[in-house]
Amino acid sequence: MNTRSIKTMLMAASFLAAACGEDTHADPTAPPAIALDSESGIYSVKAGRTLRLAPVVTRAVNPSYRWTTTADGTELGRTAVYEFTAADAGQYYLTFTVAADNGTAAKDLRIDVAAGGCTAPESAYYRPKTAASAAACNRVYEFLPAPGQFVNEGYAAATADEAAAYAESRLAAGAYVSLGGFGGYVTVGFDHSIDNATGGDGYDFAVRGNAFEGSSEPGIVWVMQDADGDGLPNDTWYELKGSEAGNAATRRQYAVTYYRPAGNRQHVAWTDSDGNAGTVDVNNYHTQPSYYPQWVAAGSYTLHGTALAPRNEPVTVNPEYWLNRAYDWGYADNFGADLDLHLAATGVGGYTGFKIENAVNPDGSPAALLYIDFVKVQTGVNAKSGWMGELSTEVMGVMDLK
Ligand SMILES: [Ca+2]
Ligand SMILES: [Ca+2]
Ligand SMILES: [Ca+2]
Ligand SMILES: [Ca+2]
Repeated sequence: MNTRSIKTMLMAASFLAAACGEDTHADPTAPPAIALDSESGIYSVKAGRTLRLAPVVTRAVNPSYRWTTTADGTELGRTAVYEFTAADAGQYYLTFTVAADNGTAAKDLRIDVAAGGCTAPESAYYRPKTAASAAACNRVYEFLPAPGQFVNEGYAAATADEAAAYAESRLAAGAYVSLGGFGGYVTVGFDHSIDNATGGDGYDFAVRGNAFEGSSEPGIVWVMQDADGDGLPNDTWYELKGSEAGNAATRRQYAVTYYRPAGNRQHVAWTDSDGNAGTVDVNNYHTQPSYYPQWVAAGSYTLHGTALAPRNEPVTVNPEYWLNRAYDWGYADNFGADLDLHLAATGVGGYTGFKIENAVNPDGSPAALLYIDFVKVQTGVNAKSGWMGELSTEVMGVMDLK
């Protein structure tokens, strides 16, 4: 069985769990729900290094939290975020429980601890560049858009493997991959590790989008080291902070659940972790039967991440036209100060530069990564602009700038 098949099985299990627990949208009496940033519930970390576990809890009224060992219920902590560290290699099983006025929810986590964290250098699995290395990403590990007007358009993916293969072929051709509304993402890898270069202008890699002035659809960029050396993006994601990191209106741990429409050509309903509800709307420009990813088997799925405050607004009435305004820096598919800084290096416009030094831990402190192996781009705003539809980040390529 290849790794994508394993991933598919894990995702299917995750979606089934979501479907069982979260199909009661718009019901104010629905119990709390928990989403993990590892779809499978499996995490990897080296012995001696700290893994921050930060589940997304939705719909919980007056919640209290509890971390226990799965086997015997020994209490480990009572905070929403738990910092796990193990001195010894092995598999560890934890349970996270939320007790709230409107019910309880629990999730089991497995943490695979590899040997050698404190004694081996961080670069134990570093993959140096060679003369044959390519600057561009060479692999799409996962493509899971939120619903959107470009989803299922011109492609027919029946499985997560086929969706990833579609996105991989698009990026190889320099064509756009649209991530749909809030939370949709694509995860890519390279044939070598990307260094956190010091010196120069500090930029390490670049993400190409299709932004222009008045059309910014910001994508949050995340990076990961292959900490366990298994070649898979199953380790810890670190967000790259951008200009809105210190903005009080920026939301971390924001979650949106999308519900498959009952029939073709219907709007896609969503609810979010704040109790809001809305729709991703079908339009006459994109006539495919459904905007809900057809390879998602479950009747609903939840995407979570960091959300920026929308900056879109209508600027003319007749004809109606919307401006999707830019953010200063640090986001893909955004008309920011960091767009097209590296035209000479990339050879084509549309690339936004990113610095690995901007990688942060969940508490906002610097992650201080020496290199990375995987990049994830995720739509970072939940908004729509009238007839122009939902804001959706496009990715057309990711490349190492060195
Ligand atoms: Ca750097
Ligand atoms: Ca890994
Ligand atoms: Ca878009
Ligand atoms: Ca765009």
